[in-house]
Amino acid sequence: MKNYYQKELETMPLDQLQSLQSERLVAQVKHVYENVAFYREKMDEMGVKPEDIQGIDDLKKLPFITKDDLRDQYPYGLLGVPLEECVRIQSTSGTTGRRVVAFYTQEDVDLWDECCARAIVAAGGTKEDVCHVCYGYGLFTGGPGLNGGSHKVGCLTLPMSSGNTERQLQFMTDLGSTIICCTPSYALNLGEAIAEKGIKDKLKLKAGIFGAEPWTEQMRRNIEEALGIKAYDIYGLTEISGPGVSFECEEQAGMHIQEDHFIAEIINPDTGEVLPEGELGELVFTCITKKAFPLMRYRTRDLCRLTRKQCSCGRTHVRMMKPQGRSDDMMVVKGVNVWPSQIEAVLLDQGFQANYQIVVDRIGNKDTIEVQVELTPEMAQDASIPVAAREKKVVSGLKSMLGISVDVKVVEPKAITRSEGKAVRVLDKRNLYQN
Ligand code: DLL
Repeated sequence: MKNYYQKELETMPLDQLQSLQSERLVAQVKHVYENVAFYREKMDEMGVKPEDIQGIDDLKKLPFITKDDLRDQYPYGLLGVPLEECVRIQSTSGTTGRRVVAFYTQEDVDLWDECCARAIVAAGGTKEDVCHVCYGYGLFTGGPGLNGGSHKVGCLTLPMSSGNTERQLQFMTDLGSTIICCTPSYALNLGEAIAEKGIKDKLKLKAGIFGAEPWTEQMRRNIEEALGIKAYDIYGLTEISGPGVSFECEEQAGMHIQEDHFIAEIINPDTGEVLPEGELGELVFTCITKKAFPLMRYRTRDLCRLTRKQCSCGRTHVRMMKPQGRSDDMMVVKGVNVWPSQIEAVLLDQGFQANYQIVVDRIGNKDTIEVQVELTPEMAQDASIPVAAREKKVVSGLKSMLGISVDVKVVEPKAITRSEGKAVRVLDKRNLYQN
């Protein structure tokens, strides 16, 4: 069995890594120029020829690709190989507009599985493990990606998909799952169900690989406590393959981007200027190994920072810090920029769990914003602090975080609908009028 800690690639000295990236980039630019009319036209418009790209320092000469470009080119416009060479599609959940459909050759699937295998190994996975995958299967990349990675590592793979918590817990206890893969919000739901049933001591779980949505350090602590595990972050997006574009190692201090496959840049989202290491900006990826859907300088809209500080795990791949929001996640409420992550930080800081919903509306020409948050079971039992006092404290926490007044409603435990996949935190009723 191949060892999916690919030491020679994951711990490569920076100069060697960069020359590997340069070599792959040059070949990839040639590939897209020759095979994708969209890129050829964009590069021609900018007067850039494939020969102008000699290495990673020339990356900035290439045009950016945005989600709008993907939608305009739907479904086949960005295909880099003949359709008969493709073996799979995956797709985003896209609630508005057209979906994004990503294509894969068999080699692309293998590379993607390999990235997920590396993530499982970084979380301590070996062929001895029972890997319980309860990300959704189907068009969503979570289930298929971690499933493929788990097979490569040689774990016994439980392709559970999402939902049916009762059955999840039964398999988990009967088959002794040791690694769990799901969204962090679903991990919290499982934690609640485990506490209710009092079966924590029947579990063999040791690690969890959680991603597909933002989650905070406080949520990590809550999940680790509820499931008795070490919780690892994993990041990715359908356009760039799916989960495994980056993942945490045992240091849990940022996610290593798989730089032998993807080149990462951070840009100023307003000007497109490339920012120095450490600055907060929009994450941009260039795929240098995938052939069917080879996105170049794709603007993710995720806002984060990168660091090249040596990680004590030995991996040299650059780390991305947890995304701090999306450039398109930001709501303008009462004229002020509001990110859901800011609201979540205040709630978790005051001891609530991440069971909340933000409802934004417009009455006349005035915006309203209400945060509904559930009492934790412990809070519900503690009569010494009245609900009104808790609401008042959240109102004041949000006022100092956001600078605007927010209505707060503290509700009973379980009053907010649970998610089985990505949690839907924001209900912006104002958007309903725009479609
Ligand atoms: O969510 C792929 C994935 C599946 C990643 C399972 C991790 C685990 P999409 O549905 O295309 O793909 O959504 C991609 O989700 O641009 C981020 O905004 C967000 N996202 C993904 N992982 C994380 C994470 C999958 N660890 C979009 N932390 C991305 C924060 C994340 N946000």
